[in-house]
Amino acid sequence: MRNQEVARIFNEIADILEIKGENPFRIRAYRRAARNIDGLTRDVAAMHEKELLKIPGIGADLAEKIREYVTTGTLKFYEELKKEAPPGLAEILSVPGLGPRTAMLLFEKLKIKSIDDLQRYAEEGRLKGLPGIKERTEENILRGIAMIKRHSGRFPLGRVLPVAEEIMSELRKRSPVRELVAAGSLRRWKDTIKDIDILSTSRDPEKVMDVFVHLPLAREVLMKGPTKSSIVTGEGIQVDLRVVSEDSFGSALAYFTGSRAHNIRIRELAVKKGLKINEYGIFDVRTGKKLGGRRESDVFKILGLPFIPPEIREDAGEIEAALENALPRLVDTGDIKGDLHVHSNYSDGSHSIQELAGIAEKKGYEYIAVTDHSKGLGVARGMSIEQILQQNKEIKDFNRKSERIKLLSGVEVDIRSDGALDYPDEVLEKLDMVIASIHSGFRQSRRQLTGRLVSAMKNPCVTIIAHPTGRLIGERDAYDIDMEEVLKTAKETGTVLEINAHPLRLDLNDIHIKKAREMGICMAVNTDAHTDFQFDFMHYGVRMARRGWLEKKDVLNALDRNRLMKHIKNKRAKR
Ligand code: DGT
Ligand code: CA
Ligand code: ZN
Repeated sequence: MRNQEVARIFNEIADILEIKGENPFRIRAYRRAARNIDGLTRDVAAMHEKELLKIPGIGADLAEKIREYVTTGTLKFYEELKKEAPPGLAEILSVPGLGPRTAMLLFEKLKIKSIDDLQRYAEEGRLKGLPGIKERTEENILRGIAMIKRHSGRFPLGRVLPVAEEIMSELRKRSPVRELVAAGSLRRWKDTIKDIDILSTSRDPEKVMDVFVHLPLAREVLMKGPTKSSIVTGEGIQVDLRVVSEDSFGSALAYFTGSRAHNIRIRELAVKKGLKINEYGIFDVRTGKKLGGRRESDVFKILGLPFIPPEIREDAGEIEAALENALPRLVDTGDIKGDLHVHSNYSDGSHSIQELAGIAEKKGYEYIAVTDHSKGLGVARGMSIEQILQQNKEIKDFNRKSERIKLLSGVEVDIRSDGALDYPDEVLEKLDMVIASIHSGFRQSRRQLTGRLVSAMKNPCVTIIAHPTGRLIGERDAYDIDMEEVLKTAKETGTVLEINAHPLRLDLNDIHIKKAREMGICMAVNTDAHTDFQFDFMHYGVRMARRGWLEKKDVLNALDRNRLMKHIKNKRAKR
């Protein structure tokens, strides 16, 4: 899959154009194209010109550039442009909040070419005094660098999963594998992944190893053995592949799925029963006899436990729950009846209302809520009051004619920096679904930020708080809020919290979801889709919900439409 490469190059082109002070429209076009390519589930290298042109933001010129790059391996325009950029630009720009112009300045004035250079200068307070750099900027830069160093070595799930899928599909095509499963944190759907652990069985393990280390995406081979090899991909992700014997596959799968903490508890239980469990099987300690190991379920059965889904194997109470036969019946993608946070071309989405309805119908949904940005969000082409009323009317007209799918008219209303909402209640009341969220002022104090969320939740018109912590995995930490207070207010006011399914958000995270569930707070799993393929992000969100132990009854958009509307009314009735 070449999508991430192409997206990275387009982003870098945009950075360099920005340094050169080129036309902002052109710069934005490259960024938009990069974003949309990055999120594609299909490989751009396998797409014809016609298909490329269907990607939002890709015109003839960019389609041609994509073709050039994927067929020749380089892009002339980019190679030329790079000569005008300072060295280390991409590295410097990976520091959150640091733009291309500043990067250029840092290079020209101080010869800063790497993050280490930058950190030294910032720590010594030597950036201050450069045009546009204040004490605050210096602090932000240091905070950004600390974050990068903390995250280093872990990748967002959304970047790793497509790589793992591609590797497995290649192995299936080209080598004699029988079983083939990604274990480890990937099988548990953790939001960040250190490395990919693939497990397989085969008649000819050596052949499998050979194909694996010669995959085109293997940039480096760390180790090659008869049944275990490790490679590093172009993205820098390490992949371990093991071939195990058929009669140990189940116990190996349980072992390598982890988590480590979960495994330790399982082994303790085994010891108490006079058993030994390892990656080779389950054994009677006294006789040494092998009791099982072919199937993963053997492990649980022999211990007298129900099957524990991989998503909750974190030693976070699942063993205790299993012992009492009180495991949750986790929500499933099939339980989801609609998406309550999607954007149309009234703001920064790609599709018309009609088109959105068509996509939703194809997904088999009963309803979706169209929730475009409010006017405060200039960058996202937020709607004026006239526009949203117009959209509300268009949606109501649509529903009158539509049998199968119903649209909820809605808004993603911006919570301003003083906590006020961007539209007056008289407007919000006219809409079916109001979701509120923070898009600015991330650096405010904990008290201010918490206060903004709390006052939004206290508004009876607000049904959902979207992406409650604002994090972007690997790019921006969650803003500083008092989560206890937020959860308490959600409970008291009957406000729903979103599990934003965008793979770079996954916000709320698993730990907060679990806490919210324990408090009896309702949650909604939404994609925040801006274009058609992003509707598929739903499964990421559902997996996070499962990691937070959610059942169908905990999820707002697992309700049918009548119950959903009742839920919204209940909170509004409190005014
Ligand atoms: P990460 O950090 O995203 O790669 O997370 P995991 O869980 O994939 O961790 P990893 O790749 O180090 O190991 C994969 C699984 O193998 C892990 O979840 C449990 C199992 N495992 C590996 N080493 C040990 C160990 O020393 N003790 C136990 N009990 N389990 C281990
Ligand atoms: Ca791993
Ligand atoms: Zn949104």
